[in-house]
Order: sequence, then C-alpha cells, then structure tokens
Amino acid sequence: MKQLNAAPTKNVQLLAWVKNWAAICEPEALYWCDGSKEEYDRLCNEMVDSGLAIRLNPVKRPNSILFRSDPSDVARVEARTFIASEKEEDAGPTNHWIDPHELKKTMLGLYQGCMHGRTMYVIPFSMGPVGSPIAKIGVEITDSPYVVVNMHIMTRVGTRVLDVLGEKGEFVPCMHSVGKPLENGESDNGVWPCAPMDKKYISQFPETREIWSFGSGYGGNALLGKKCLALRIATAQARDEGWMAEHMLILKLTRESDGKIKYVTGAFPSACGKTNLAMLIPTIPGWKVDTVGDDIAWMKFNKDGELRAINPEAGFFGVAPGTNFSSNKNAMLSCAKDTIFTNVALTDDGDVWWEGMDGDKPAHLIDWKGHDWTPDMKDADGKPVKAAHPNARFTARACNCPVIASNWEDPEGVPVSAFLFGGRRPSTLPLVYQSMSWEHGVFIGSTVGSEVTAAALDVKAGTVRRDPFAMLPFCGYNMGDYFQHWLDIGKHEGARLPKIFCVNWFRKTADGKWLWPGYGDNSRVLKWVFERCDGEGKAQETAVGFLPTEDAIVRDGTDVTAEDMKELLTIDKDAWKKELETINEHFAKFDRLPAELEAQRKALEARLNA
Ligand code: O2Y
Ligand code: MN
Repeated sequence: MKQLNAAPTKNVQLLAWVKNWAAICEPEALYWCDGSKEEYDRLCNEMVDSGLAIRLNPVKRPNSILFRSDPSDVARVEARTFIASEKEEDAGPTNHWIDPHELKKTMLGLYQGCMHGRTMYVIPFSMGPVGSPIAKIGVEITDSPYVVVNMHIMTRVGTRVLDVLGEKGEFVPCMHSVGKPLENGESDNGVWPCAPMDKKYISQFPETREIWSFGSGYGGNALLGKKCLALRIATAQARDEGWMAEHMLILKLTRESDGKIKYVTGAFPSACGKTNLAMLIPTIPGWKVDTVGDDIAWMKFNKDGELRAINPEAGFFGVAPGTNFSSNKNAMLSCAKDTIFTNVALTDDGDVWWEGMDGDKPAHLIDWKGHDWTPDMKDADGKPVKAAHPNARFTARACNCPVIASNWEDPEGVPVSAFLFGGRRPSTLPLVYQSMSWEHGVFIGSTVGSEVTAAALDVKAGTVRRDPFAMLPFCGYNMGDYFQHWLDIGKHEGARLPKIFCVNWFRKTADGKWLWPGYGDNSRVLKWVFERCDGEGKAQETAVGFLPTEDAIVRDGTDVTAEDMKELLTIDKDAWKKELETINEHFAKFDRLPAELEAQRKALEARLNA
C-alpha cells in the first residue's frame, strides 16, 4: 500500500483504527484529507479526467460538476439500513434490527479486500462549527473521491478538525466502501462503482457509536456525517447526554420594525417543502427570513436554560426536481456555482436541467442515464421520460445561500423560540395551532404524518402515513424511548422551553382546491408564531389547541377570502374523532409508548366529546 501523505495526527485510537481498516480493505494507496481547496479541485479534476464526472460550462455554472450514478444507486435505501443494537427491543418496532455480531461478521467478509485498486481516503470532519461545544467530530474512511468532495461541502473537513481532536479526543468512526474492488489494473471507465442491492448495508451500532456502510456511493448511504451520524448515532448520544438531535430546519425570523429576532425550527416528512421553508422569502412587508439550516438541528440547553441550536452541516444536499425561482429562488442561487450535481440532465451548452425548472423544456438534453433526451419521448406506459432522476440532487455550500444567516456558524448556537411540526394533510388539521403544553406538543410531534395517494403505497385514498417527528428512518433507537426523551427534555431544570406549533400548508376544500397559497405566504403564519412566542397574537382555545382567531393571520395581498380562512381554521369534531382512531392504531405499534402520550390522546378525546 502506498502512503500518499504522512498521518497528520498523533491520536493513537485514530491511527490504530485506520491501520486496522487498511489491513482489511487492502487499498492500493492511503490518503489523509486536509480539507483544502487544492485537494477539492484536484479530486474533482481527477474524476473529470477519468470520465466519472463532467465539468459544467464555467460561464453558466462556475466551478461545478455533474455525476451520473448507477441506476441501482439513486437514493437512501431504508430496506438495507440497520440499527444493530445488542438487544432487538432497543432498536424498536420502527427500525430494521440485526444482531451486531452477526452483522459485523457478514460485513467484515464484504470489506475483505474491497478496496483493491483504489485509494483509501481518511476524512476527519466536524459536524457543527469546529470547536463548538455542541459539535461532534467524525472520521470517515472511504474509497470514493465523490464522497470526499461532497463531504468537503456538507461538513467541515480537514487538519483543523484533527487539531481539535488532539491526541486523546473521541470521534465517531464512519467506515465506508463502494464495494467494488478493481483487479489487475482494471478501472471504472467512468462507470459509477457500487455493489448489488443485496450486498448494500447501511449499519449503525448505537451502543459503540460506530457506522459501517458498504455497497452504495449515494447521498445519505455514503456521506456518513448526515443521516448516519448527525441523526441515527447522534440521537443515541443526545438521549444519553441530555440534548436533542432532530430532523429539523432552523430559520431566523426578523421583525424589521423593531429588529426583534426569533429562531424557529421545524420537522416535516419528505415532500413538504422543508428546504423551501428554510429559505422562504416573506410576502408580508417588514419581515425577513434567514437560513440557519435546512435539514438537521442539534440543540442543547445552555446554563441559562435556553435551548441553543446549531446546524451540524455546512451545505445543502437538496432535491433538484421541482426547485425553481418561484418555489425557492434562494436554493437556485445557492447552486448557481461551486456545486456538485448528481443525476440531473445536461444541456447542450453544458449547464444542468431538471423537471420543474423555470422556462420551457429544452429541445434536447442528455438525461441522467447519459442518453439523448427530447421532450416528446415516452416510456412503456406512455408517460413522459424524465430527464433528471426524481431524487437528483445538488450539493451546494451553505455560504453561497444569499439568505444564510450572518450568525449561522455561531459556535454557541441560536436560541430556539418555537418548534413547528407539519405534514401534507388535505383535511382535518387546521392551517396552524399551538399546543396547550409541552406534553401536548410532544403528542403532536409523535403523530406527525402526511396523507399518501392511493397509488403511492397501494393503500386506501386518504390514508395518513405517520412519521413521528419526521424521524421514522432516522431514530437510532426505540422510538418509544425517543418519545420519552422528548418528554424528559420538558422537565429540564430551569428550561426556557420553545413553544410548539402544528402547521398544515396543504389543506384543501371538499372539491380539491388548495385553501392556502403556501411558499412565501407561509410568512403570514410565521408572523403569528412569532407573536405567540411573545404572548401576543390573537388566539382562541379549542379542543385541539390554540388556534388563531379568523383575523389574526394577515390575508392582504393574497387571494385567501374570509370564508377560506374560516375553513382553514375549522375544527371538524367528527373528522378529529376519526383522526383519534388512526392515532390509536399508530400508537398500538409501539412497544414502549410513554403513558403520558396515551394520556394526551385520552385528554384530546375528552375535549372533543365535551
Ligand atoms: O436519497 C438520499 O440519499 C438523500 S436523503 C435526504 C437528503 C437531504 C435531506 N434530507 C434527506 C432525507 O431523506 O430526509
Ligand atoms: Mn432530511
């Protein structure tokens, strides 16, 4: 094995860990990443030269490249994602559990010689501002230069992290291989390397705080700082250390008239416009939203009982299709340069394109599979052929977001005033309501869900897919214990707890018309949330919680009529009683449901029957 550079650390544990994996994986070379621009540029150029990446037109899309993954490796694979706790019941009913010893035996067999012909990269990274009291250090071993350059954008990489780690510091070891060894001078020839589905493993060991990933080079399966560390492992750390690791955006809301600021975090299941909300441009004059984070929040109480949040990430791994200058201008500008695109289409002038982008469809593209594409093309079912994969992504630097908050990297975090929970709920749930207590708010979080279309899941139309706290695939331990952790956070001595709200941008009329415009107009709801946090904002107490009065949310400048607002704020008691039945079925799935949540369900039932 060629050692391409000297190990830039004296951390004995880290050196031994790297040596051990090098002996197992047998790479051709070993390289310690320093996180420099020179390193980023060199690896990008090497991937362009080898045919794995395409450099985009430097005038249209400066310093940006495009990758096309293997069609079998296009998204997180939940069916191959495992929580390998010692006891099955500690993974709980919502996770895939495997015995950790069996799993390690299987995976060690796969890792044996898996890096033949490849370089093993060692990536020291910080989740959160380097040295922040809320941040954590990870080290990822990978044989994918694609992973290295993505980690450069999504995390803080390099020697400065090792300086903080020191000789005895602790790190989360993150082991990754694409699982495609190269034998006897073989090369990838520009083809995305990965292993077949039944050999892919995305494994978390919550007790030993380890991550082992094999076989996929894509997104959350391979950029191990994101879902694996910052959520699955961090939830277990947070439970044991008394803090919170949440699948939440963080936004900074400023009332310009008096300069008053509040920080709001929000958890939403996928396809609810979380990144759009994080980068929202208010339509009400005098209000401003700046972004702190679009996906993950780590929150810890400070000595004054304030809950302080950091965004552990340094970039956005955003979904490209559907993103445009109307839905999210700030995301479009964030990926205008210095961006890695994956599985979007390539235009004839060397730029990128995806379904839902502004303007007309181009007359010709190269699609995400590398084939010629024209707008008239249809698949076997007669449906238009998509030029970009629906899960195509941009990896963009947070610092390139025009509305990134000036203090987004404050190592002490920002003080959180409100939590939002929401889902796609065409009926029943009002536009917004506030919980009656912390425990009631935890109940709301535990019942988050989105209505699914019948076709999507082969279920009855109108079925709500529950996704508690939007954490279903991301909680690294038993979900019932996680609910209890939320309840325990509410008992933190001297805590100045955030207020909890449920929002629903997706309510429809009986004949299927959207009642709320959404996007920038959601600022009208944020304004009410802001005011409620100050004990202002007109509200009415109802059976489900505190709702705005019909005049509390500003409608000027929208097409929302007084009748629409009335409907948006209607509580249909019969619909809520049906909602309670489905919550009952949902709760029945948990083996460790805290008694307090059942008490909250019963209290809601009693209020509805009163
Ligand atoms: O498919 C992937 O690997 C990406 S998943 C993802 C990416 C950014 C933010 N959130 C998610 C998610 O699945 O929640
Ligand atoms: Mn996410």
